[in-house]
Amino acid sequence: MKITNAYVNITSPGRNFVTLKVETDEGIYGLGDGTLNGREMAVASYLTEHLIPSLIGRDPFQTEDIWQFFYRGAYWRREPVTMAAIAAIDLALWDIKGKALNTPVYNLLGGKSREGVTVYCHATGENIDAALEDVARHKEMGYKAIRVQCGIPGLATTYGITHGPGRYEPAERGLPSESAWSTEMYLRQVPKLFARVRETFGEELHLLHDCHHRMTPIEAARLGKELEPFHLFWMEDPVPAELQEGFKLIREHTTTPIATGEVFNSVWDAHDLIRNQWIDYLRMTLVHGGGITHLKKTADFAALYHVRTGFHGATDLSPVTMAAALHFDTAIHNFGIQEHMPHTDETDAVFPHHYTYKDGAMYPGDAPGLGVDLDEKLAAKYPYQRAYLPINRKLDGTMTEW
Ligand code: KDG
Ligand code: MG
Repeated sequence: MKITNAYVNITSPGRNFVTLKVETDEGIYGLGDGTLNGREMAVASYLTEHLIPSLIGRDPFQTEDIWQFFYRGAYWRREPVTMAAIAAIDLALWDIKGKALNTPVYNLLGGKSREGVTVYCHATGENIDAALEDVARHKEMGYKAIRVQCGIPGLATTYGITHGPGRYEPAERGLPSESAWSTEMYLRQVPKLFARVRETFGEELHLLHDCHHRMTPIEAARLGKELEPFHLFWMEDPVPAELQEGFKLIREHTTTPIATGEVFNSVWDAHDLIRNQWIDYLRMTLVHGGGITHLKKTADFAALYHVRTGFHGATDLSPVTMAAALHFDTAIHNFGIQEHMPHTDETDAVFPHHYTYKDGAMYPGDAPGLGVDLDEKLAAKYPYQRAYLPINRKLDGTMTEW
């Protein structure tokens, strides 16, 4: 089999998505996701200008060699644009391989290790009472694991919170907005939130919380310690992770489990975190971490150190990544949990898929390959629109830790 053509599709059915379609001489095609929230066009150009010309004519079954060719051959290694572009190719090739062998991708990764993939959802509220109502609503939908965030008294807006009716959606169209942040106020509020959640819903629910890299290690250590009575499933991104050693200090002070890595793009970003057992869950997912080929090795390395996966699954990761993640989660041994933030109905229509949700778990489906498609006609109705995450400053105007 030979690759005959490949091209990038950019569409914005609620969020911007960069999708790669790879075609072969046998009529089989594969889809890959290369979406990088807020930097979408950089990946699209990297693929079109630099990778696709070298992809044409290759054997799509050579997932390992093609990955190494683009990783090592670039000379400039790692960083999110490069790794998302390589991931887009890698995912499309695994999709082709599954379709050609007439089997779902999970069978190429070891087969089913479990029936359903436990997922966590997002509950948010402008204040604690509103957050509790949202937890109740998600519990009603069958979720057994819920991330809980709430507004911080004294701050006009808080990242991670739904404003007004509708789904939680952090990216905003246009140029990035700026809002104010106070770690002192945040640290006072979060333990109160989780005390109320446990009081209201009991011990059984898995509770998660995302700190969005806003703290210093000693502040995160304090929060982890104060949250211990509420037995969180994890505390996510307590600090920015460029300094992997920062996690050592947090670890020395608290037994609250730690997840990080949604912004990582290589095993080298997590090397010290994993081998020193400073974290419990790794969040780097397929689109930003070089695809299935690199994540499988990373997950196997993490397994040696009791670190499990907890893949990023926000709405800026397209249904192609969601499908691939569910195949991966189904197959590997050290799966921990998968984030689930449902896409808009428009996105689901543009990307028809076989994966499903039921009672707190998701299922990749049994279609050959990844089991997701792209309706290009419909996609054309939603042109790219610039969108970014909001940026935070401390009350005195200084940029935050992240
Ligand atoms: O692109 C980044 C967003 O997806 C991110 O801010 C969402 O933190 C997030 C999460 O845990 O889903
Ligand atoms: Mg996060």
